[in-house]
Amino acid sequence: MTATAPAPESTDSTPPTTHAGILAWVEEVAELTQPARIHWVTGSDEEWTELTDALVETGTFTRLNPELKPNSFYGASDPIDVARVEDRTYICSVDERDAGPTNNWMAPDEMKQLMRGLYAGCMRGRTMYVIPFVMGHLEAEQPMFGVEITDSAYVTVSMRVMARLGTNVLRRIEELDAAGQDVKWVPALHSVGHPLAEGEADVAWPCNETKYIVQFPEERAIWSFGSGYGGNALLGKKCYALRIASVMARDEGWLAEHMLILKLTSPQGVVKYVAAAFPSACGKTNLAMLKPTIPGWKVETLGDDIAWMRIGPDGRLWAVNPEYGFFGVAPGTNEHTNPHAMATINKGNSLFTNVALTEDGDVWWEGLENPPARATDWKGNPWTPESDELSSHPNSRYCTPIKQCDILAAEYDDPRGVPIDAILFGGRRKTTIPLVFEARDWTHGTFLGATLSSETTAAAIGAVGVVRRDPMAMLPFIGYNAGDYFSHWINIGKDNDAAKLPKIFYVNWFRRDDEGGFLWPGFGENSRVLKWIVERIDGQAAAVETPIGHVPAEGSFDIDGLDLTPETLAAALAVDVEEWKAEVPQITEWFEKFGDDLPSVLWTELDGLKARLGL
Ligand code: SAT
Ligand code: MN
Repeated sequence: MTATAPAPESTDSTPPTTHAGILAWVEEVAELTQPARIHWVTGSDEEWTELTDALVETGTFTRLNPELKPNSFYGASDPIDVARVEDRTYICSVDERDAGPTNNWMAPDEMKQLMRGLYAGCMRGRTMYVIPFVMGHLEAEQPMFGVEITDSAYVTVSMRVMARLGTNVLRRIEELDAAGQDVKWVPALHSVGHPLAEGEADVAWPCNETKYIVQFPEERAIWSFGSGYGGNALLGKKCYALRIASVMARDEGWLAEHMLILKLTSPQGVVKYVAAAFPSACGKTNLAMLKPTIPGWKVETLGDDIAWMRIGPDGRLWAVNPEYGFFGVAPGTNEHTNPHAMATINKGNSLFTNVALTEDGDVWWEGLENPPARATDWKGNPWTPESDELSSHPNSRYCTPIKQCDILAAEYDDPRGVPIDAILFGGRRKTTIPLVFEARDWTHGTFLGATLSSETTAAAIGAVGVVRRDPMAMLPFIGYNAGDYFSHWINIGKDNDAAKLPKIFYVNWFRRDDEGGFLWPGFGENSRVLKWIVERIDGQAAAVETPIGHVPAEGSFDIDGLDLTPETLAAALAVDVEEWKAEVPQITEWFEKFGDDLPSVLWTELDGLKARLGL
């Protein structure tokens, strides 16, 4: 904890590129932030070793026992820097209207002036890392480039897990540039905001009490200050692949969504691709890697957090995962809830943040099997199973390469992606929302997505367990006016052949009985829900029409071999008209927020729901 900021040996002041635009931007940022040195990130194994060694030296990382987790590291953040900071996140569009009622806004010039003040000299005593990266495939028809500048070695190694980056990317940018193509790349500036004076010792987790996570949608630029945490600092992820990409998608007619992607194969060998949107920390990773409990069904993973979806030449909606790793919530992950995630992280090459460190150099968290007799908790205090405090922060994370996933679908490497058959929306709701139901059509599905609600989780700073509307699970990630975003969804349905678009479903694994117990066992048993969904798509499973959509008909939903009474299943699937009537004023209030920017067809959908409920 006493060494100065890590400076990898390969640090070289000669820029390894001739790309004028990138060079000019790097120079401009260096001028403003005054780093001690500049390191152009190559993405090599040697560089990873130098950086992780240096992070061990500064006390940011503890190397885990190589026999248990080879080439893996443990780190604990400053307790003020554990999650996304939604109240410090801004969409700085030129026109305030374009940020809409769900985002924080400030005029771009005003924000830049304010942040230039924060950035001035903010990298003093530190290394400035320049990370050329690409979200999605380097061989994509239009590779989605970015360059992140950061003064954090922790962010640099985390980015190497989460995105394709380094020299190859730089070479491809130069190649396309030399071929006369107008190569676009997103400049993404990040600083932990903790400069070091001459001789000043570094801390294990440098950050700043003042935090700003800012997107400039027209410029396609990102400025982030003060936090080292995942979604605030790994700028390829939420800032680029969702906030900025959603703006690009609106302009170009595609979708950038907070969705997992999975491949499902039936016992007869029929393949379906499913995308599913749940809010942060609501089980996307577990569903993406689901181990089916029903015989003969197989799930393979393509992504656990973000899907970019474009209409293909065949009129279908094709999805790619722009990421290269998983940044999953650790607590609750275990051999039962997600055996494939466990296998993935146990292969090593992983980073763990804010979990507990055991005496044998392994990590542990709440919900994991075999609690250690003693450990160090995420705040650095001694911990035993008798302790009153949690060993791990509820939003503690593992960061692990997607290529290590033992059920990664081969199509992951295909730049064209996969054609999506079904889109699932889901949230965490104790009441009201049935286990599964099907939208009547694309517009109704958009209505379901636009009114999606969920109890808040620890993935963002703030109260946990409060029901809020989280449209398409994108509330913190829509980079423009959410009313326009709904119109964009409606238009995707109008401008394309509806028969070729995915069918839309709504799911809720979290419904409770009167005693507060879960009505549905979830996890691997969710394969039964997926089975009903694909049988619906293929016209094999029966459904009953209800005021809210199509719910499984009696006998159409497979509970064979499951310890669940038909009554409990019926309770999980029930549409309670009184509960839904109570939902209507909340949806009305939510829609009113958007004024004239709400597409009128959503009011029409709400009117239809009211009429069917007898209101
Ligand atoms: O930290 S992230 O924003 O990437 C994770 C999440 O909240 O979804
Ligand atoms: Mn997420």
